[in-house]
Amino acid sequence: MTNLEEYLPKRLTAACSGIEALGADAVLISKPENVVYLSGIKSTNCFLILTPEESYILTDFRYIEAAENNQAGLYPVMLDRGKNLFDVIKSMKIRTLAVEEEDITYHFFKELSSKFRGKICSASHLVEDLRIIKDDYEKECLRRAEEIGDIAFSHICSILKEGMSEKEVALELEYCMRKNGAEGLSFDTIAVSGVRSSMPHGGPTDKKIEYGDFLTMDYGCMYRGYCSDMTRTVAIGEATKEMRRIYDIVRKAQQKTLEAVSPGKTASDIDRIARNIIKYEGYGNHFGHGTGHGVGLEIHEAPTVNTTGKTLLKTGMAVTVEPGIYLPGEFGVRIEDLALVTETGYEVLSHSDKDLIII
Ligand SMILES: [Mn+2]
Repeated sequence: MTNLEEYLPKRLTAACSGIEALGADAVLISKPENVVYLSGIKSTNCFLILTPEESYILTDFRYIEAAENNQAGLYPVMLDRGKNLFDVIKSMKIRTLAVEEEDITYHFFKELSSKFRGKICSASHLVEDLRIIKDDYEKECLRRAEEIGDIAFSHICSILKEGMSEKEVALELEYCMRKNGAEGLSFDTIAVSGVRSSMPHGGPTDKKIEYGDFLTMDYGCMYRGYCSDMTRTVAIGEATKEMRRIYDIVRKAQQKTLEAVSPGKTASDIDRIARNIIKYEGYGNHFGHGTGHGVGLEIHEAPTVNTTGKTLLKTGMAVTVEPGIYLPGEFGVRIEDLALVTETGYEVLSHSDKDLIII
C-alpha cells in the first residue's frame, strides 16, 4: 500500500498555492473531510490555518498528540479554555481570512466576526477542487473499499433466503464488511424488498424477504477514510417477465452509461445516456434521481452527475453510475458501480455480477 505520508505535504502545498487567488492571506479549514485530506487527522474538533508561509493545525488535548505527529508539515497549536480558535486568529495579524462558507454555521460566523477585525471572504472550493482528482493513495483506498463491498455481496448471495428480514440482510452486509477490514459504513445501508423496492432510499425494516421479491441493496463501507458505494438488485425464487424486462432496461442503461465514462465528457453528457435509454423504453418518469455522484472521503462529493452537471470529467475523478426504475406499488430496480475516470476511459472498481441473479 502506498504511504499517505508521501502525499500530505504535496496536498498542503497545492492548497496553499491557491490562497492568493482567493484574495486572502490566510484560509481557515474547518470541514472535517478537508482537515483529513490535508493533515491525515480525523477529529471532531480540529482546524487548519493555511498561509503562504506557515500553516497550523489547531486542536484540543484529545487530538494534540496526533496533531504533533502530523506528517504534512503543519505546526501544532493546542486549544483550550484560555486560548480558543478566535484568539489564535486574532493574534495572527491576518488581514483577509477565507472561510469554508458551506461548512461553518451562522453562530460560528457571528463569533468570528465579533472577534476578528479583518475582512472575511469565501474559500470557495479550495480543497474540494483538489479532492475531485484522486491521487494514487486515494485510488488504492477506493479500490479496496469497493473490493470489500464485492466480498459482502458474494456473502449475502450465499446466505440469502426467503424469511430473512431486510434488517438481517443489512446487518449481514455490514458485519461482513467490518470483518473484511472496513472501519465503518459510508452511509446507512439500504435494503428494500418486494413493493418496498420502489423506494430508492428506503431503509431496512422487519419485512421478510418473500418468494418473487426483488431485493435492492445499496450499501458501502469506509476504508482508511474512503467510501465505497454499490447497488445490486436480485430476485428471490423467480422473476416475472415484467420484472426481467425492467431489470434488463436498467442493466443496459447502466452498462452503456458506464462505458461512456471518459475524460472530456461533461457530467450531464453521462447522465443523458442513462436517461435517454430509460426514457426511450417509456420509463422516463420513473427515474427521478441523478445518474451518479463523486465518491471519496465523502459519500456524495463532486462531481454531481445529473441533468445540470457542468463538470468536465477528468482523469482521476471517481463517479458512480446508478440508474434505476421505480414502479410504486410494484417494485424497483437499481444497479450501481463506482468507476475511476482514466486517460482512456474508465476503470470500474466494483466487480460483482450485474446479470440478473435469482436466489
Ligand atoms: Mn451512490
